Amino acid sequence: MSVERTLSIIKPDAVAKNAIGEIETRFEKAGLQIVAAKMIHLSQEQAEGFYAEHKERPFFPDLVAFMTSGPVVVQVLEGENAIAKNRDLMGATNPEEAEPGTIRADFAKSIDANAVHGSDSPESAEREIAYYFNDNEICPRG
Ligand code: RTP
Ligand code: MG
Repeated sequence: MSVERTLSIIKPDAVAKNAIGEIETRFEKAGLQIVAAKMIHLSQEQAEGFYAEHKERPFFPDLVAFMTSGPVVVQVLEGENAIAKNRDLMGATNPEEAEPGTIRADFAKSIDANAVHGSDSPESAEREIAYYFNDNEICPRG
């Protein structure tokens, strides 16, 4: 195991539900530190660029429409095994398949409005963190 960073997004549905604090608490209780964070309302271009890997998928237009429907919190989580740990805390993409006690089981309504995003590999994490943050906006606490 090693200390990793991962890109997390609290999606528009969870922000609209006023669940930012409860979700952050889950990350902190699991030993992940929030080392960068900001709230933004993504533009069409920002959302399309972020999800470019899904450009050819049938759900892409709905995904971009949803991600631009309201503000999101984008953040960097740091800790041991942060990428897999965050994915475990999030639960399955489809909340109907998410394990009880996961963020998506508890806060998500549908596969589109599924509360959170998390990087799925070290390569994605590096690209996704750089997509939203400059190096001087990341503040490890050591
Ligand atoms: P995320 O990227 O948001 O953390 O979610 P994920 O890895 O679990 O899922 P991914 O395959 O990367 O898909 C990105 C987002 O697209 C929506 N999606 N819809 N209708 C569908 O079949 C479908 N598949 C994916 C989800 O909102 C998913 O989070
Ligand atoms: Mg993904």
